[in-house]
Amino acid sequence: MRKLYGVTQSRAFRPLWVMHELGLDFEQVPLDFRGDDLRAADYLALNPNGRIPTLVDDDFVLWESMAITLYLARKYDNTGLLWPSSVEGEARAWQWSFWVMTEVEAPLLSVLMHTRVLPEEKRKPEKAKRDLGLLKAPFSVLEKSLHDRDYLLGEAFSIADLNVAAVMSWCKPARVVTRDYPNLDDWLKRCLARPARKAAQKT
Ligand SMILES: N[C@@H](CCC(=O)N[C@@H](CS)C(=O)NCC(=O)O)C(=O)O
Repeated sequence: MRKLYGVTQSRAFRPLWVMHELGLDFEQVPLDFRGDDLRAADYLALNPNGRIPTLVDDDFVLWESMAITLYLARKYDNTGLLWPSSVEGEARAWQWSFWVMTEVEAPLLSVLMHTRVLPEEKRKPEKAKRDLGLLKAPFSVLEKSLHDRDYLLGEAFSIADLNVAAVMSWCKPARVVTRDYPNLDDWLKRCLARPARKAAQKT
């Protein structure tokens, strides 16, 4: 039995997207980060961080959203839909997954929080402005990397695109405009138009 803990409107969206791409059976346990769900002792026994998502795949427990997406794709993609066929391709998938978590996730989340999510009195416009500025460098890297290819590893969508696009999907709610980066903009639209992404969003 495969269980994913976490509401869709959280980083649980990332493994949900993978499971929809691969057509995997799963049960979603919609624990919410807004409230006390994550402090329950039985949940902390699974994920001592008290965060979502967590995957329980039979008796294997795994947390960290990107570790979960990489694991699911590595283990269950039998058709080459998501998982690269070469060791170098796998290394590139790790590269892009670590990259988006270290270079993009924190400043983009900060812009989202300080412009849209936090109550007005807790927002810091100067922090949002600074972090928006920090996104220029990684967005330029993405833009240049996509100048000669439709997807990060070449001509086909892969787990590298899914992991990067899942983070970049926060651009829309954060109202971070990407049209100055046309390759990035087109690539993001292609990734987010995938039926599995839309199905995951509705889970
Ligand atoms: N690096 C972790 C971050 C997990 C995380 O911070 N999840 C948020 C929801 S998207 C959460 O559980 N927040 C609750 C809290 O921090 O108390 C991952 O990618 O899985």
